[in-house]
Amino acid sequence: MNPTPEITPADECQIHPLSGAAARPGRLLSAPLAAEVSATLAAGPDGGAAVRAVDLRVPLLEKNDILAERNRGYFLGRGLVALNLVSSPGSGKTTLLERTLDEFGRQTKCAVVVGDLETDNDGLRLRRAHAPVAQITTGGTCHLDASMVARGVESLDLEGVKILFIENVGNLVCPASFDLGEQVRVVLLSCTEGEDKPLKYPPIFKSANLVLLTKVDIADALGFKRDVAVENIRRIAPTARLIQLSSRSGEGVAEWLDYLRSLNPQR
Ligand SMILES: Nc1nc2c(ncn2[C@@H]2O[C@H](COP(=O)(O)OP(=O)(O)OP(=O)(O)O)[C@@H](O)[C@H]2O)c(=O)[nH]1
Ligand SMILES: [Mg+2]
Repeated sequence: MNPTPEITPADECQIHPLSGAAARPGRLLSAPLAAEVSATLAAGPDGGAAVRAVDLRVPLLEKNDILAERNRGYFLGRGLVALNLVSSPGSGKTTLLERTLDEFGRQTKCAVVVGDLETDNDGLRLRRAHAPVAQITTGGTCHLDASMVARGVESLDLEGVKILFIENVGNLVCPASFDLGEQVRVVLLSCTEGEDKPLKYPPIFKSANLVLLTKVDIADALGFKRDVAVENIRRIAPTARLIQLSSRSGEGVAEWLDYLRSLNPQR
């Protein structure tokens, strides 16, 4: 059996009282995180270590926010409007985009960046001669981030493109925290998910500019109460625009396309 290694002062590292994360001497931390860590490790009034939570997401989100601003400037500079579509898996994002590219996309040039954990199924479904598509497979990451979008966009020929659709990874939690540089965040809630999802997952709905209540063609068959869902969406996202639609029956699709036209992309 190996003897217990002796810890010398040079090896010593301080352990965060809550997370157990070690702040090793000489390790470089970003300024906000360094301040958090110093405050946490400072002796409390009784001489013991002060117990405070360090939010390790800060540097990650800071970096993402900087890249998102860069994306936003790039999109604005090209005169295109970027929409970030987020929802649970299977809410109908790709189906709506297929229909949108076939109808609206023939008059107004569109491009798509689509993210999934695995497979290029959605990229293949969205492939059209008149609309460039980039598929990003995140390999396990539950959301797109600004750097992934930048890489996806770099691979596209954006000549003449006025609308960029970003179909996020199907997930109602993680994408809420990651700004991609979009001008419009579109959150989809489908009738198959239940009326209460806005109440259970408020951050993503709070961040929406537009909420789409999808698959309304099957609402009655499911016993889904549209008025209750609308009330819940209104409670969490009172200022967001709301459109009820079905990519299958076509109900509400004209209103969605009018919304896209109202974004008035410049070129
Ligand atoms: N009844 C009905 N089914 C729909 C509608 N839109 C999509 N679907 C069906 O819902 C299923 C999922 O649709 P997708 O468009 O792949 O959903 P998604 O949000 O892109 O899914 P992920 O990318 O996996 O998150 C498919 O079987 C679609 O045919 C709709 O308006 N009505
Ligand atoms: Mg999809």
